[in-house]
Amino acid sequence: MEISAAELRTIMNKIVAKRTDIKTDGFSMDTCRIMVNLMDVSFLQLCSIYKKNDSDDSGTMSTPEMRVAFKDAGFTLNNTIYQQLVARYSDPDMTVDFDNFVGCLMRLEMMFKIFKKLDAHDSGSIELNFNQVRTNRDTLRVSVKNLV
Ligand SMILES: [Ca+2]
Ligand SMILES: [Ca+2]
Repeated sequence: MEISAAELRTIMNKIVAKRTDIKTDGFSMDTCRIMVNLMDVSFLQLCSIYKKNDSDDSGTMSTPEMRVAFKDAGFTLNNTIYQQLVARYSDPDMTVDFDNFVGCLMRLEMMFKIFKKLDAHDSGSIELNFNQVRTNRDTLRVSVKNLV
């Protein structure tokens, strides 16, 4: 079954609108496009990871809650990356709501996938020359664009 980013966005917004235990101000098209491309983790799985790690039932993720949630979703991150991500995806009160949480995980997933593809020997690090960096940026842009 093929589903477009716009359809997915409608569905996700409908689902979360009915829930009072999860706070969000709506999903961006960008996030939905990436989700359509990388549906390894289902939307419901993301919901349950979010709920499980919202220890104080506030409906949003605090910085320490996010850290555990990342681990749960299978991402072990060093502090620098973690702080950059939280800074980018949190609201001014330093909490992360549900759509930002999903957007953040989807981008991480995409980064990890690209990295694994380039790290053919599983060494855990990759070296890119200037041309490869350019090429991979283009690949990224094309794959996201193709989804529309
Ligand atoms: Ca939001
Ligand atoms: Ca919370």
